[in-house]
Amino acid sequence: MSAAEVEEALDSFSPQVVGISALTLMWPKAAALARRLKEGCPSLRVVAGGVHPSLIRQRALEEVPELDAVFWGEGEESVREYLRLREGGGEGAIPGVAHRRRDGGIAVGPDRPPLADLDSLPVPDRRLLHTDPRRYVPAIEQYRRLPVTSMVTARGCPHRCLFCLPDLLGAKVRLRSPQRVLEEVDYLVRDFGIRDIAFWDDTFTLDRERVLAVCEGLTRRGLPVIWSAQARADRVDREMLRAMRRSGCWKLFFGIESLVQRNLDTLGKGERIEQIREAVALTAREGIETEGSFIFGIPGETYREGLETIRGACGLDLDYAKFFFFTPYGALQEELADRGTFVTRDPSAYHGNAITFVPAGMSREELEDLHRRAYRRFYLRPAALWRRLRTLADPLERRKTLRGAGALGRLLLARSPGGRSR
Ligand code: B12
Ligand code: SF4
Repeated sequence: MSAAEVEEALDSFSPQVVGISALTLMWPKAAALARRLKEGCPSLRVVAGGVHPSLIRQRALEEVPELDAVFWGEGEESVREYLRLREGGGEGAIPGVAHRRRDGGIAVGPDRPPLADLDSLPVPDRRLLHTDPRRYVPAIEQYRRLPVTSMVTARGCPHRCLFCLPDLLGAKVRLRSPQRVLEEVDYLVRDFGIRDIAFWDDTFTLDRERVLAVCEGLTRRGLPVIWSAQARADRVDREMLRAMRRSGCWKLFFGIESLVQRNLDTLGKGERIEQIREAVALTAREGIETEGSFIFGIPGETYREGLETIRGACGLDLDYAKFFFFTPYGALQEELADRGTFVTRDPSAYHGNAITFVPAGMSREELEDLHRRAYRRFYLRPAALWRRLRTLADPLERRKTLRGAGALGRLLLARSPGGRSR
């Protein structure tokens, strides 16, 4: 949503409270928006939540004086309690919230325990979105049919990968029931004509029984919808993949990160290279497209190991690959202070496609070289070109390929990777 659209929405809606959600890269823009909103209407209450406010918590109120409150962790209950408290004129502390009191002080609440039952939340009402879900066109590897949308059917992750933020929504995994998931799929197909769904759970395949139940429900319904999801290499097997394929799964994403065991161990992924190779091969054999993402600049990684990962990536049966730079958020920045050099602390550069951290033992130029070399080697290999050529009869795939070729060209011609987040 542009600033002009925000103002238009404010004029037509006249809200009392505006909530801003921000990832780290969006934080400077979120702060600017809060400033603008307060300048335009000083009585408006402006609050922020989401990933970055969850990382910096009450510091957000120091960084952005125009914010009235900041929320961390899950927002549903905290927002309700905050609004109720303010309506009643109260100022006490609320779990998961830091808010300004009238005397200028800040009331900081304790952490809020994660919601126990995700089914207690209603299916999100997508009519409330500013943009019609049918107009959403994501990056080319994220859809095979249009209109496409996304769903999140679980919260929390039991793993602790170094680069990730698994504590955001808690370590305890909570799953929406298969019935609830299917109810939302029905709604998306019926009310919006959605034909492709990306399940953006951290690991959709975490609970095997639930996956099988969802797949069975989808197959039984025979809806005109296909889907994709994120998986871990240690959480797929043949029977599950077959059920997924039968029920319309067209692509699985694997966060592979590195094909050098030592570096995988540094990241705490808890996976073996062999497992990754097998999972990708098995997924491809079962007729599901595969996407892998990789990271360069892992603490301790060398340039030669980066090259090994590129070689390995080209040898896997992957349809799509993404290559990111190791990007340390939050407290990890302090922990890594003596394991490399921070190039910038500007939050807007913290999205993975710009170099923020150079590990000891590698230079910035080497990192840039790995990133560009990886895209060139992966996408310009004969096998990858052939893969794309075979799909060109389909007009949508043709458009996607053109978009992808443009993005690849811009990336390879750019002097230095950075700045852009997608
Ligand atoms: C889905 C997803 C995407 C999808 C979004 C698709 C879509 N249409 O929804 C896509 C693929 C587009 C995407 C892109 C990117 N993503 Co992403 N993505 C996620 C993912 C896997 C799930 C997010 C989600 O929906 N969670 C479920 C909901 C329920 O949780 P939530 O969003 O946090 O919201 C809850 C609370 O935070 C809170 N809340 C949120 N906002 C607000 C606002 C207010 C006012 C309040 C009160 C509360 C509140 O209440 C919500 C309900 O409880 C997370 C990983 C994760 N587990 O969080 C990464 C994640 C958010 N992505 C991340 C990144 C880095 C990116 C990219 C920059 C990657 C890239 N280089 O391209 C881009 C940025 C795109 C952009 N410009 O915005 C990082 C962010 C790290 C950081 N410190 O900012 C994460 C955390 C992954 C990671 N571990 O590194 N992403
Ligand atoms: S990378 Fe995936 S498995 Fe690892 S902590 Fe993050 S969400 Fe969990």
